[in-house]
Amino acid sequence: MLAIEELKDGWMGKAGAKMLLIVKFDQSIKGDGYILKPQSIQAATPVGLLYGAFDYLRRQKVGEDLHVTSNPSYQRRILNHWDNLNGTIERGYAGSSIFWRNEKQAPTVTEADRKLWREYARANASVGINGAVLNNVNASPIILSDDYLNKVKEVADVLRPYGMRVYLSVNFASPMVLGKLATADPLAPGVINWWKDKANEIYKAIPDFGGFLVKANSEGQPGPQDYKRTHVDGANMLADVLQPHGGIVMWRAFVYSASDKDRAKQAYEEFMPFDGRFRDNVIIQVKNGPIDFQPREPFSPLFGAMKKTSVMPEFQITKEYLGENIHLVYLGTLWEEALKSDTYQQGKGSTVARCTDGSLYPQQYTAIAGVANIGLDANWCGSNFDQANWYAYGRLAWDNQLTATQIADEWVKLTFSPDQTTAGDSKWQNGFLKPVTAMMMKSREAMVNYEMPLGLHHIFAADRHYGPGPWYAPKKVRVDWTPPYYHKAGADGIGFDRTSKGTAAVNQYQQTVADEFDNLKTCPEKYLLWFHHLPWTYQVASGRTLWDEICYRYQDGLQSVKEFQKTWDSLRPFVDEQRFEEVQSKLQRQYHDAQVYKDGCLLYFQTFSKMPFPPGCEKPI
Ligand code: GCW
Repeated sequence: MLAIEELKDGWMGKAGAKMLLIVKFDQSIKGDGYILKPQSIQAATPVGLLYGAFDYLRRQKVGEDLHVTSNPSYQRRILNHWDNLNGTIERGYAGSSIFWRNEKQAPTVTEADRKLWREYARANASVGINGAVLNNVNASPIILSDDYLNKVKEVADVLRPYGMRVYLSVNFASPMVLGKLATADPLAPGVINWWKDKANEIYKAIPDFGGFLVKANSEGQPGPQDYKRTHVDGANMLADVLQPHGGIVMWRAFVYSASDKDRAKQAYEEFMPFDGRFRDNVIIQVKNGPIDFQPREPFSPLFGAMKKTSVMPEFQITKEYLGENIHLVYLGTLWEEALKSDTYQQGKGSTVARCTDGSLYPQQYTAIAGVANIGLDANWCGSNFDQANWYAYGRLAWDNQLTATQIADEWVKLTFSPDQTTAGDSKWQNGFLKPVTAMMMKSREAMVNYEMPLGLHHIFAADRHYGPGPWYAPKKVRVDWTPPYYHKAGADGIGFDRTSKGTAAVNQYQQTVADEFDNLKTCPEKYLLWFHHLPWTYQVASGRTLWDEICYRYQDGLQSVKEFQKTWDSLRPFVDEQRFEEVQSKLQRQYHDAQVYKDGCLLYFQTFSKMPFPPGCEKPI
């Protein structure tokens, strides 16, 4: 039964309050959207009612208008769990997997699992997330074995009442590993039949199964290119197999080879020639930036460029490169920046949001994915403030026009205000809400500054990706996995020349954007060293030399964290002891880490610039 059963009398706040719940189509409703009025919720589907109810509660609590029509921006609003079947999570910082654990025999399901999955599904439904990929994109073929599919069915049964479908990441070599076939060639009849049988088996158990997510020929994963076939051959074969069941294939564009070719160009070069050749139920899943979830990247040039292919954005909620769950970094601002980036592909206003949500290009399916930050930790995300990122992702997936400010404001009210009166109380608003949202809104820029300012990227420590490592370049390591390949610091300056005179990566963007990035005068300063290699003495907008500006930015980032600490310390009267101390201790660690970043990077870059630290930039300690 749908969790709609929770909508009984009295649930909407006041005991005995009556609400009218109407399931009836209206022209203004799209998909699982809804119409709210103070005494009624109308939707075209039962799950639309559930979303409406959650929105009603949210609006009640934050004090927003109860007259509204709300429709989802994307049909499929999905979490990608990078959970391994042994219970570990790739880039997970909130404990072990909520789905899998290290089991020698067939995986088991307990009542405690079901309870947890129910709470998980309910939390997702409260922000409109309606799908979950249950396993890592670096997929084990074992996920498609009978034992594991039984468990997937159990998860699906618990998630279904909350409007959530399950999806699986599949390993392209599964027919060989599980089916003992001699090949996984997507054009081989035996391989196609193997996938057909597998799909039939899955849909028999899970009729609303969402589909497959595939990382193929990327970072050592198998794929169609192993058989001299293309992404189109691989994706379309799986799409044809899923099509009769209504399933989709999310095929990732995160591809790059072990070469010194500009990595930022590779996905575009590999996928653009195939535009228009993918089936309607294939969606190309594109990371927001052309490299890899860095603290800041320009948008991927594939957005808007693929005009005859469905494209979906992939965000990373888990903070792989942004201080794990230790640093306080609110990602609403990063995603807002990405979604609102203007590709100009259909003229001004062709934002990444509009290029992917069906407004500009016809797409049979629209979707968005966020790499989950969820684990078994009691607070789900490993830190209080990381819950804001799960929340913000869901809210933006539902409405890609929302602002990060509004979402932060909502989240703080819902999370910290003890009751409805407090949320509207000016003492609480001025004393707590304002300083906390201000801190959240500044947090990502602070991190960009103390980690990799002015368009610098990929200068983190190897393996764990936590802490600075701009110097890391052992001979035996692939060059595109070493930071000097990206920052290119030398006696002559710093930055990656991707202009038309350099690798010409700028030319992958629409002309207006390409010109803007190409020209030093118009290139936004936040992307300066992403696109340009400049002398240390180059004068930036502030009038400082590039070297001084880099020093200043690192210092500024560090200083911001000091301010966050002061702000948080002053908020003790408003927060319970446990949350207060948890945040406080994480901020202490963040300050320490920011110092290490600043000192490490500046001392290293100084070996090239040979310039002194400017006034205002504290000498490294
Ligand atoms: O950024 C890299 C991560 C890998 C990840 C990969 C991907 C799942 O370091 O851990 O693998 O991206 O997105 O496939």
